[in-house]
Amino acid sequence: MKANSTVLTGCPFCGTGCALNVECSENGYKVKGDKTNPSTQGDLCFKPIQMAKALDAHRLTSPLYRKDKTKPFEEISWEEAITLIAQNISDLPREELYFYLSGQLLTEESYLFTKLIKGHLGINNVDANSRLCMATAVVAHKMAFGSDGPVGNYSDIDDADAIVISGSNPAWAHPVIFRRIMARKKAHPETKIIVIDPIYTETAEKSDLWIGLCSGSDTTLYNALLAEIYRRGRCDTAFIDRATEGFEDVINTVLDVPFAQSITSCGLLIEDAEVLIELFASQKKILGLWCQGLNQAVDGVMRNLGFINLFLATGRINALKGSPLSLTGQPNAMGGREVGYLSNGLPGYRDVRNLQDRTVCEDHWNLPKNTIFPMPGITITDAIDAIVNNEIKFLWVACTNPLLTLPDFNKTQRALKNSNLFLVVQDCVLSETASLANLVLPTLSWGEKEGSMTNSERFIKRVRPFKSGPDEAKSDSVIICNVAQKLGFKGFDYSDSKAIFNEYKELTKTRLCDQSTQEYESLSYQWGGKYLYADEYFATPTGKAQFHPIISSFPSPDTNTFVLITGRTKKQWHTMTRTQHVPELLRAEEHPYLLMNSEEGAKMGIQEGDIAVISNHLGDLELPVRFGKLAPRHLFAPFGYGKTPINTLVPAISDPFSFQSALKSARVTVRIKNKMAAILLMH
Ligand SMILES: Nc1nc2c(c(=O)[nH]1)N[C@H]1C(S)=C(S)[C@@H](COP(=O)(O)OP(=O)(O)OC[C@H]3O[C@@H](n4cnc5c(=O)[nH]c(N)nc54)[C@H](O)[C@@H]3O)O[C@H]1N2
Ligand SMILES: Nc1nc2c(c(=O)[nH]1)N[C@H]1C(S)=C(S)[C@@H](COP(=O)(O)OP(=O)(O)OC[C@H]3O[C@@H](n4cnc5c(=O)[nH]c(N)nc54)[C@H](O)[C@@H]3O)O[C@H]1N2
Ligand code: SF4
Ligand SMILES: [Mo]
Repeated sequence: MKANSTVLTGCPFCGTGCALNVECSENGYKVKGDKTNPSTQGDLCFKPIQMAKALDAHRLTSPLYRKDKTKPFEEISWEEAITLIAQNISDLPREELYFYLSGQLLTEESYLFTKLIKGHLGINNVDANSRLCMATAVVAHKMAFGSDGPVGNYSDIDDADAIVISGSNPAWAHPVIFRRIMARKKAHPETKIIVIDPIYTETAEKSDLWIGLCSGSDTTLYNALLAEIYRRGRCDTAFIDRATEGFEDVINTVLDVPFAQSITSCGLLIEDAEVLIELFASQKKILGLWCQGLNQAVDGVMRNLGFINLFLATGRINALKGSPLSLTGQPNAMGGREVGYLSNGLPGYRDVRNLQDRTVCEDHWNLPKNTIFPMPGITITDAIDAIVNNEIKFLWVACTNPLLTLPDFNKTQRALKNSNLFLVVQDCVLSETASLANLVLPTLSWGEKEGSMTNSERFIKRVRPFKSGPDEAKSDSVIICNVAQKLGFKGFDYSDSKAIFNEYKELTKTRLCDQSTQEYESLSYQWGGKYLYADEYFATPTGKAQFHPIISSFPSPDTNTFVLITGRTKKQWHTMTRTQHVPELLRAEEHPYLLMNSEEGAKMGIQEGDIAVISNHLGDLELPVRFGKLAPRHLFAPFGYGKTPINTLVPAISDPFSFQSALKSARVTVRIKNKMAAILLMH
């Protein structure tokens, strides 16, 4: 601990990306918001404040190894651990290797992994947990605007006339953004907050209007709204003509469907949809926020594009009339996207399919031409199948806990337990995934390592250490460099994180996410400015934003099953590996639960606290019931609980454009435990 010092750093939790000051003294760490930070302006929530108490809890202290996954681990030295990884990588054909990374890694760490895997190993068999989170938004941004990169910014909250939040529960998941929204509402009560979500969430409770649509009916709703705004002559035709392409095609596909029929099929009231139409048809400033309710779906890209279409059609792309702002989940998924850590990316928002992009990276990394493979690698969910089929035999997991977070828990477990798979897990604690590994690498964690992160509004900041970690733990960067050097690769002998950032930032020069002029020490920078396309010149080949027709694939109603939505808890972080050790963050979230409508429960003879058995073709789970308010025949259960992994019931199906898993729409039946005659059908 650096006694009596204050360290400027960033929060390791959500994509809001709060800048923090950590005051260190003999009494521990006091975490406060950094008031000088232009992005988050000194605000923070309880998670980092409380987390500071448990940074040393249950830490891994030594590399652990076992040849046979059914035997106990033994402690080994770092030299042995690094040699084992290098040996496995060298012995196997390249196509049998796979790497799985995380939006919680720092930019420098993701960059090093990308350089090692896509550059030096020449394979693209690497993916990140952003595949489960932001892959859909990435594809939608590229399709609509020509490049990845959220368009708007947080300051729009402060003068918005309306904030439309779809598929996002910021009261739980992005608390500082939500607080800023509530502050706007308090200062200007006329500001309209509208929430589009099948669940009456805390965000919905505090809004002016809850649009409780049926799961998956988003595209139908957005198409209907667009058609009606057009019919009333309220599209911004001047903007559409000068700055966009493809509007005709879109409008021709939406006008045929009668408005009332569409709205009713979403399970909504016409008068509620009217409120949205009035807003978008006005000159008012609207900020649109969305997150996993639109991303984690079989038609996730279509949902994103449908929402974006409303903003493009009404010329909402700037400070005057507002903008769409996709909320990023993890603290540095944005940095990972900039670095190109998904299976098709390269640093600086580049793509492995583009010859020029590959050449720039090969030159920068002093690699021979054609080293980088020109086709995207397989995604993590396909890699799981390949492991089950013995086609991938080495998996290196860093900073993610896929056993509990990939769809189809039983299949993931089968894959990770496969005796033909050499599983390396790099983590600061023994996660559920690590406990299945052959080799576990203990890492430093938040507060112990340094680098940079980008938040949801493209704002980059530094994170700095304020304490030391376990003696034997190493930073993720050092581990990657040690393995690369063991493999005989040149260019992994950095003096510090600054040297890594400086090498990386050159690859952003002249790119949309250009940060090449920034000094590492003083990083505090919003790339792209407040609005990415303030000049109305987009990153597409023609410079015009693109409308895309939205194919509405709203599933037909099914009265035999419920839609099971999965998502977050308010105080815990995903698989709880660190937050479960903080009593204040665990309180009331010790146990998972199944949220259902009280009337539906009553009809089935279910009372609050009863144990429900939820089932589908993938398996069964038992969860205590809580009553809440949801669209009819919808349920909610949080994910991340190791003893009752909800992903047991979530099938591995994905969006065809982004390959992001549909984690929010499993179909299940429900019965009370021990009541054989479950009543399933209701009308
Ligand atoms: N406390 C806490 N905060 C977190 C995290 C955490 O683990 N804990 N994780 C972070 C991460 S990585 C992420 S990605 C974000 C996620 O942040 P959010 O996306 O806000 O959170 P979720 O709970 O996944 O889901 C959001 C909402 O989508 C709604 N939804 C489901 N289906 C549909 C649909 O068909 N249409 C619409 N319109 N809505 C739908 C759900 O009902 C839910 O309320 O949170 C971040 N913040
Ligand atoms: N059913 C369902 N499943 C979901 C979702 C959902 O809404 N529903 N959401 C999906 C989304 S959006 C996301 S982002 C994922 C999140 O899924 P994961 O990333 O798998 O979940 P985490 O618990 O955040 O795992 C992070 C791991 O990194 C470790 N760690 C922490 N700090 C460090 C560090 O500095 N270095 C290293 N090497 N390790 C560290 C932690 O101990 C933990 O084991 O879950 C996805 N899965
Ligand atoms: S809002 Fe998100 S980034 Fe800010 S302090 Fe809370 S968890 Fe951290
Ligand atoms: Mo996420």
